[in-house]
Amino acid sequence: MNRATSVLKLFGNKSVTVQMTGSWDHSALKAGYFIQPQLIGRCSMSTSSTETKDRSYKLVVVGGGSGGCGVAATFSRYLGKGKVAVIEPNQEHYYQPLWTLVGGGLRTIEQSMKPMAKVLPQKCDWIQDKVKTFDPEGCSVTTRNGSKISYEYLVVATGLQLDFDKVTGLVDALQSDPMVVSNYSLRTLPKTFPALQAFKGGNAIFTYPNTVIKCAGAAQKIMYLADDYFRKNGKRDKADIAYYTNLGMIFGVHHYAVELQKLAERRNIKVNCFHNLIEVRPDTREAIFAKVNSEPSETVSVKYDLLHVTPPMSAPNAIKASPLSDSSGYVTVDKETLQHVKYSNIFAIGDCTNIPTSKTAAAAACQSGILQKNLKAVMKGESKRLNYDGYTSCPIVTSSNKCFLAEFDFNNQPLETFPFNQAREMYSMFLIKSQLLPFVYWNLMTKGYWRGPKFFRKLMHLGFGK
Ligand code: FAD
Ligand code: UQ1
Repeated sequence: MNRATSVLKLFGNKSVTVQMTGSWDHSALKAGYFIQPQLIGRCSMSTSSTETKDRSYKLVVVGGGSGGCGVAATFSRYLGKGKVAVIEPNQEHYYQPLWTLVGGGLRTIEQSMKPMAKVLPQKCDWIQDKVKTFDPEGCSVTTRNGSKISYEYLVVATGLQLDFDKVTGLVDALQSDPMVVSNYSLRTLPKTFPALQAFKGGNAIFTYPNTVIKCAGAAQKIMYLADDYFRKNGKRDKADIAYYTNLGMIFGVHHYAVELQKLAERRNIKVNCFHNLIEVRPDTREAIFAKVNSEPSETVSVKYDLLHVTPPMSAPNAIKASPLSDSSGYVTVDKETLQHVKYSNIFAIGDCTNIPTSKTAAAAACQSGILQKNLKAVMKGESKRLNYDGYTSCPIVTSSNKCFLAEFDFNNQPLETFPFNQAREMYSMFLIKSQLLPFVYWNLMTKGYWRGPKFFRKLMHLGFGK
């Protein structure tokens, strides 16, 4: 239990002071699949509905996650109090990269959470609501509660949505079968480690879907942690571990894929490429895969004793339905400047964008440096722009104390921070993943001060290289 006490200034000109005094109880989370953490205790937001309607800001940030928070912090400092609003429905902010370690039993969910009120900048107005529609021509958004919020500049940072319902029977299986799990959602994450503990042997299956996903490596990180846990607990010889991926290789970047494939072979993990999970049958414990590009279309049924699913993902419905997106559904920005291709007063960051790089918090960190410079330039009427190189990073945890630190760019070329080959398991990289990065996230990135490791990369390479 954490005590959460904070005073928030809300709602622009009609500012209302909100006293939040609550205790955060996560025991409920562990009790059931569909139970969300709740703010228990007093949490009064004494404002009338008219006060929440029709407000206007210099900058509105939609989404207070990994990307939105840092942008809001920087511009709250730059523009001053009352000029920036963040529209974000959730009371809690989660550091999702820790969820892999939670699934592996190495961290708790509580360690990945801080109250949103403490993470969002004090100088911004937090509108605890969800954007329903975007009107870029009219420079406003409307929210679920019926407010219309106008802006001069807009930053979209809504992340993406998990489409569990796109796999037949999966929602039911996640509810009814304790051995069907997923690290990707807060609702299903509490099931993962208990399932590893309950596993007695048989087929342990890990899937990767046929859509763009966030943290592509997380689909297999939990597989290595499961393998490690089974070995340490005397059940590895009873387990058949297999990775079923829609892709044609184990990982999208050749430099790392080659070594990860060798690692899988050493650890007796079978990699099945071109398999896309289309159905789960909890009654008979079968996972049904479509074989990609098979003519005529072919499916295979695999019995599971443990099934970790990485669900299909897509842009949030509100983005898909808006003029901000194209047929991909994601916000269409220039991949180098992060400025919207049609609306020059709109920028986007992170998983909600159509930027063709792997979607990670590391990418969002790098993008925030670019976005901050470029949005400030637009505000000042300057034409100079910084360009994003597509930097993204995926710390592929391979055991309870080892990690591959994959870092690459738009062209899937390695863009490594350290002056040695990172395509191997290292204890030092695990320390970076488990100790350094959570510190960097909470103390620098959410405050707008972490723009990725480029400075250190230059330093480590003595100024040479990218
Ligand atoms: P998010 O952080 O998801 O934030 C989006 C916010 O927008 C949310 O707070 C949401 O409530 C809000 N929102 C959504 N819709 C609306 C709306 N309509 N109106 C208002 N607000 C809205 N990345 C790494 O770099 N390294 C890792 O090791 C890593 N591991 C991961 C492991 C797992 C299991 C998972 C799930 C993710 C991992 N990631 C990792 C990915 C990383 O967490 C995301 O890429 C990152 O959080 C994206 O930031 P974002 O701001 O785009 O979206
Ligand atoms: C990173 O900057 C970042 O953002 C905070 C992550 O998200 C948690 C990462 O996972 C990684 C790997 C980086 C890159 C940082 C270093 C020090 C290589």
